[in-house]
Amino acid sequence: MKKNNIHSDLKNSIKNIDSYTHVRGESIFVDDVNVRQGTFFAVVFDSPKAHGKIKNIDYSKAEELEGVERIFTYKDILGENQIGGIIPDEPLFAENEVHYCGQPIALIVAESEFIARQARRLITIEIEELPVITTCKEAKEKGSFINAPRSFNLGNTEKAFQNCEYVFEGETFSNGQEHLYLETQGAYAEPLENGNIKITSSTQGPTQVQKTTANVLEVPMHKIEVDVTRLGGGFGGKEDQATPWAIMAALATYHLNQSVKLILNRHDDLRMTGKRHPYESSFKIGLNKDLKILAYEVEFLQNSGAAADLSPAIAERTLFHATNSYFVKNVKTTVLSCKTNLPPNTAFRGFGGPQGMFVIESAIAKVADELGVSAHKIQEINLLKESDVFSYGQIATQVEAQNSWHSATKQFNLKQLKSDIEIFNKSNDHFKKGLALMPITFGISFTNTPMNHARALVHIYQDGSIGISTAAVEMGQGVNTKLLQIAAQIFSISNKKVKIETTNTTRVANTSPTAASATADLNGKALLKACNALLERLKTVVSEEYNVNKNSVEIIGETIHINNKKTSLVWNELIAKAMLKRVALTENAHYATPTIHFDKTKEKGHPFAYHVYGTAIVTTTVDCTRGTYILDSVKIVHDYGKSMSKGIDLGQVEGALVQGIGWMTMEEIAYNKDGKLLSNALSTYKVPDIFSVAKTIDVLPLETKGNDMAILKSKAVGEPPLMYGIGAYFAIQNAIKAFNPNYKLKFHAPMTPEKVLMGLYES
Ligand code: MTE
Ligand code: LUZ
Ligand code: MOS
Repeated sequence: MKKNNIHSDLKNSIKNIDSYTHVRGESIFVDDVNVRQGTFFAVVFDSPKAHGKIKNIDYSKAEELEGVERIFTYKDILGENQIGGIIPDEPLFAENEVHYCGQPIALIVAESEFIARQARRLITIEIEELPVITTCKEAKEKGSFINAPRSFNLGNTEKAFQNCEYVFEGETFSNGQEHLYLETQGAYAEPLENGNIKITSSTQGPTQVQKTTANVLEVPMHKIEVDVTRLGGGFGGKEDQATPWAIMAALATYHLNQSVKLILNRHDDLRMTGKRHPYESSFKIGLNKDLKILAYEVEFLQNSGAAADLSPAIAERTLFHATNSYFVKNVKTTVLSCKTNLPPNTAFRGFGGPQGMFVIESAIAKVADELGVSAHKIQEINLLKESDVFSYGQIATQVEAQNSWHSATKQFNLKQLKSDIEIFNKSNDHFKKGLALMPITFGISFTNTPMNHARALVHIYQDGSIGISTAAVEMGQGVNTKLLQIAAQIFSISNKKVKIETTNTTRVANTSPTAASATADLNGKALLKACNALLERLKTVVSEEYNVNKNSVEIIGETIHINNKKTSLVWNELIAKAMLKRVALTENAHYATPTIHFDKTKEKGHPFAYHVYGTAIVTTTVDCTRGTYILDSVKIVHDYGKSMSKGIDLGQVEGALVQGIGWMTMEEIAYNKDGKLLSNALSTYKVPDIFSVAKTIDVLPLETKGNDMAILKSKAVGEPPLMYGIGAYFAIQNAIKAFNPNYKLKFHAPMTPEKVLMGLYES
């Protein structure tokens, strides 16, 4: 087993190129950017109420405070007071009504952040309160929705249920999740000449920031330059929701002709920004006597918050992943995006997929519990096979669902694990162990087909060093390292010769956000194209110089080879020669994922370039006196394709897994009925720490051919492994059952120690 363990290859695997500056504290984030003399600092004044009419706001005391420059409101907006990306339903600043606690109303700009914060306390506001909706059920009852419902259908569930031996129904709840990126939201705007503005933003979507800022300021996009060095984490929270802060800074810069910095502190960030969507769902599942799932119906209620943000796209992905790794012949899934008085919820690693998968895993667990069989028996029987069809019409190819499952159960010896647990549980009264399997199938591509494109701009400088610009935003996931590897590999030159530039809208324009796990695929493929074009050009230089066929030329280790024979010509000299010959050493390339399409009027198509598969086995020990638990082990067989950066990819699997476990077991977002965030600090919102990480995490790569749609056959890895964490939820409940046979399974995540304790002693 150890032999093909990914860990054994790590020594030879490239390290994240940011690791040195990160460890030394030298990496530049927005708050580290050198600011100009005279820069102003801004703080957002936000709604203290979740819903109401603004009757009066008194800014006078705040404005009088020494050091306060100006307070901006919607009245200072020259263009549209509108930031909604998919649906125009979200003002930058509230006008006459507020729709959630934390909704921005004004921007206080002062000589220091301290003064701006002092000023914020001096603002008084009168709000005539209106009824507050915080849950999906209330929203549904009142008909409060973001948009029309969506439904994916396959076969005929109604008919199929009649032929089922077993039919069960149930309800589930999965809670939101705070992104908790280490770097809070923020932006720095500076005036350039002629009314141009440069924004340094902590955003996953530089073009979105540019476009929306231009719209709010009513200036053409070319007047706004957005630059991103890297993010201290995004996790989806900066796909859409980095935009308002950048616009606010730019708006103030526009009016004051001075640089403005706006960085949210942690409290403001937690209160003002949206999170993963909570879902309330109801399912009906039908099986034949062989435990084959014949029919599955589910209604997902998505708690979208007060505005659409990315909710419609996230709802869509919930439908795409509603049957996870299983083939079900008759499916009817519906999602309703419910408008509530919470901050607009947003993208979070998995993007609605995890919420969809949690429900079918709950349904299977319920069937298992009712019939007294183990859930993994039902899971295994229903795994997706080659040429099965997804409810959205895509035919599954290069399917690794069964492969990863059997590989995991065999290599990690599921039989042994189970019998060890049985023996442990027989001989221990106060501690019980539980186990669960979690297969995953995750589609790679933006579900919105037009977003699947990227560009790369490559300069070879005359000394042979290279600078690369793409649309990719580095946020810890290692995409810059992968891009560097691609260029170094194509030219066969040292990594040291390659630099990845900041992500900047003037160098690479009209970009999709860094999201959907597809960044290395999209930008890497564009980069590959640009590098290959340059390489061809350089080979032509050699062929002309030596009068040989271009195809006989190769660069190996910075040395030019002709007909497999080393020459004395090296990379730097070749570049110098190319310069003399006036050859273009710059290339720009565009990549758009081929073959994908989707027809929303039929809800059918082929939206994904490919799927990522894998299977996790999770074991846990529950302390039956206290209700606390530890995760003993998570054992994963993961489909990396052919990983190009093994260390980085392992880090992505481990990080996503732990984030998934956090969502399922301990992270508990709480709003009171007035829509106020109660879990508004790390004292009341528990995220996984080193003690709550599984004692052992083993990740074995699944040996496959890889997929040509993936960059260098190295599959996207950012989001899929998060969903392994769902296994922890069910493993814990299996341990509870071992202690308390009367325990009725619950489908209300997270499975906190409080809930475990109640479950251990329920009758
Ligand atoms: N890893 C780190 N360290 N930090 C992050 O913010 N975001 C995740 C994932 N891994 C994230 C991360 C999310 S939500 C996505 S979509 C992908 O990285 C995006 O990057 P990729 O497309 O390069 O995988
Ligand atoms: N963002 C998006 C995403 O706009 N579309 C997607 O399909 C998606 N998927 C995952 C994460 N972010
Ligand atoms: Mo990730 S949720 O696609 O930013």
